[in-house]
Amino acid sequence: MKVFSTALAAVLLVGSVSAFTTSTGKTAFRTSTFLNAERKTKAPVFDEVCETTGVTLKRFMGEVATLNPEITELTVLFGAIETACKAITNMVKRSQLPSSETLGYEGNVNIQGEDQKKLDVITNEVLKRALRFTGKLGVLASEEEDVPVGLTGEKELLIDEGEKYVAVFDPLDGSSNVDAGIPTGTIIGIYEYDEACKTDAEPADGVDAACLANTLQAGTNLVAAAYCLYSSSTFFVLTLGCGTYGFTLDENIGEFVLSHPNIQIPETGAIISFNEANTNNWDQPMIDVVTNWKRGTGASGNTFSSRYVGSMVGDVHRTLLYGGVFGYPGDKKNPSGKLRLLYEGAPMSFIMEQAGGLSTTGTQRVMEVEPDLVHERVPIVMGSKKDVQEVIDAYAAWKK
Ligand code: AHM
Ligand code: MG
Repeated sequence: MKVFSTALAAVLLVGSVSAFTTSTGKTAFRTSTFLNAERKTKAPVFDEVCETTGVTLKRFMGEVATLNPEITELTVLFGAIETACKAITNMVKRSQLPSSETLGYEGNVNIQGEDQKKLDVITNEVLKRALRFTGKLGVLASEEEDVPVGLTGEKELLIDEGEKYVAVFDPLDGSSNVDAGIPTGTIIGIYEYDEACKTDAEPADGVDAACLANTLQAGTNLVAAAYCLYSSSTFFVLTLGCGTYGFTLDENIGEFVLSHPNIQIPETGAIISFNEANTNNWDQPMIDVVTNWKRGTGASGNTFSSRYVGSMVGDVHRTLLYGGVFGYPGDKKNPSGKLRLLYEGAPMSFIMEQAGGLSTTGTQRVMEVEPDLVHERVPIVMGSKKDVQEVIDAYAAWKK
């Protein structure tokens, strides 16, 4: 099997100053230096997918580290995420057994007013621990944590002197589906940690201002994103900014094996994936475009069919492979939709764009939305390039 590289490394540093609103309602400013979108990571190219053991995720990451010494430490984080995904796979599988300690609700409500399932809490702990003990993490933010958690001051950890990262994650997306045996997933985004990233925000609710500023980064600053889909198989799909790669867990050997190299989403599709019970409350451009797709009178002429799992990771995975459009648009009741920008919208948009797709709020690229709050929501329409472009064009032509 030949391995060779593409693309050149060009890492550009840019400074930025941006305003945001703190949890106490104040306007604050953050100053930071982050890698911009010009980063070019070299992609290992494996020219065949082996039939049996193939290219494991570890082997892939080893190759990435050789080709891109500047992100070697990032591959350590991926080792931790891989282990966590394997552990969560087993938890999800066993969760419905009467003897399982992960069955049912925890009895707590998270910061967003949602009942936490035991699995939400346990999977959050699994990921946190896996990531913390890499020594490469400066701060983390999770759907199941009220505020970002800083790790650089932790005494019991060996915090490396080298590069540090910020991890944002949803440990078990779609967990309300798990009792019905419906697929769930883990979503993760990785940013660089900037010691100099300061805000003039007063630390509120026990959160350090630098931690907050490090987590409130736009998706364009992501250095990596990944999801694990717990379904008929466990899939691990990632991007490091040089394409989207899919691995499948081979339980016989306990390894993720490269099964979907360089995923490219079809330019047009014929599947819509929305909670259509909300249709009447959508913006008019959304209603018009989706009506056309159903009638076969959209730009592609395809007559769309509908598939909606209700677990973002499952719906996005199918959209990546088969094409079409997944979304949770804003509506009259919830103008920002339902999905969270930081640990759902931005990482999944990065993966989608790296596979040749688009992701929009209707009026803005999701990757360019600057978060003001850790648990902020964002309207999302993502998928096949030409289909999503139709939505963007309809919004641009819309006269409210
Ligand atoms: P969760 O993070 O609380 O699990 O909610 C996110 C999930 C997504 O996976 C999915 O796309 C969406 O909520 C479904 O929402 P709805 O039930 O309103 O269709
Ligand atoms: Mg979620």
